[in-house]
Amino acid sequence: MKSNSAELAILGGLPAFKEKLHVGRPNIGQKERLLSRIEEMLDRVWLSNNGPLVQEFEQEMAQMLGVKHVVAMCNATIALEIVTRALGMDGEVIVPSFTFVATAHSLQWQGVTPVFCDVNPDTHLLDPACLEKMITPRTTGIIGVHLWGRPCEVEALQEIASRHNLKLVFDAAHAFGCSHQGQMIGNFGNAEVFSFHATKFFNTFEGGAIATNDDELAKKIRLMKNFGFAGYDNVIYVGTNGKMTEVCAAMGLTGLESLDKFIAINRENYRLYAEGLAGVPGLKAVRYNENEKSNYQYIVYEVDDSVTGISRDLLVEVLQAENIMARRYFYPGCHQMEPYRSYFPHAHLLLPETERLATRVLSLPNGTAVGKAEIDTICALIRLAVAKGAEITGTLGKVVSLCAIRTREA
Ligand code: T4K
Repeated sequence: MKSNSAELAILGGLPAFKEKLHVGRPNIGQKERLLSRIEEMLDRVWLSNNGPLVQEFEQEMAQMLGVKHVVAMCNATIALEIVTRALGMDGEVIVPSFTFVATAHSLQWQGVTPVFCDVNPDTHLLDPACLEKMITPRTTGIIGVHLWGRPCEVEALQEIASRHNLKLVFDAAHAFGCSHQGQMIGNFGNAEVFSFHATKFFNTFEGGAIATNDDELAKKIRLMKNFGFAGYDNVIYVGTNGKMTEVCAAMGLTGLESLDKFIAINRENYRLYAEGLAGVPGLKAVRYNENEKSNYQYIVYEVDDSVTGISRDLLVEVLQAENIMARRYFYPGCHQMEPYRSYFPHAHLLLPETERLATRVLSLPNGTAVGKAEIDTICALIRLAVAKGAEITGTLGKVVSLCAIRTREA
């Protein structure tokens, strides 16, 4: 364990880890089960287009979530595009800016304007009071994001949506396996969208799913994800290709068998981080409700540099130099990314909490790739970086100034 700042890799010491530790290293599940499913698939010579593995995967998920329909998709971004189109969302749709950019892009890609709404600083989730103020005659819907797997204020958002006759979709990319008031995420709003990207705690390589209790909507989504085909040679909607392949479903079915194990590991890691970072001044953890089901996949801390003496950005650099690939999810907020930054140059004025959070959040490695030994080391390094925060900031500040002078002189 390093005990003084001179040993930090960023100041010339050796990195604490030889291999990079990632925030979202994929969880694989039982390899033999996956390979035997793939072998059967190859023997069947059925690789895509609503094959038996996709059907089985959809049924398993519907049962697990207690929802009428689950439609497997190629990824969550296309799923968001399809569901918002199937619901007739156009004009303006209100979304948080504090999310992965795909939430906004899924709308913009279709010529629908994402209107960015601020979040509650305590929950990082859409603030219903702000949201109500953003509604205009052009608003047709809301996309709430269950960020970090923590459920939105579902009832408040539903009440606003119903009162203004708006569609309500949840981007549940982070919330597979989570519940809200005892009911699984997947059952709320008009529909909810999961991501099974490789970096999610449960993955299908690439993939996603739409869950809904609306029969008509499910039917429409199934048509739209298959070019609008309602049988051979009969196209009845504009559609796209949103299908999940069989090999992805094989991964999904295999992952479902280990889902409880993945969650138990995440939960234990979350506990170890909480223990290891308890009492570090200026660090605040994103916490999960122990009375609900959570997947604990994101280990997120807010860094208050007025207390730590080291900025979030510098702390990320310190950790990355040690091969701890901490991330700034979701810096800088969608409104600061193109094309939104150019379209809405003043959006930040209405997004003070998003702006503040984007400079403070820090995501740390989780999943089956890390355990007690790694987490103890990560926590010790963070403790050291915070204890010597002002000193590290001063030293690196001098190095940066020196480099700037040398660059100018060169
Ligand atoms: N809505 C929300 C709220 C989302 O968070 C996302 C996706 C979506 C919608 C859209 O879902 P999809 O259309 O993707 O299904 C990653 C993922 O690409 C993205 O799916 C995810 N959210 C987002 C939070 O994270 P990056 O740019 O951070 O990924 P990248 O390539 O830097 O990888 C992250 C870490 O994982 C790296 O440190 C390396 C490691 N890694 C990655 C891959 C792909 C591995 O170890 N193995 C791998 O195979 O976006």
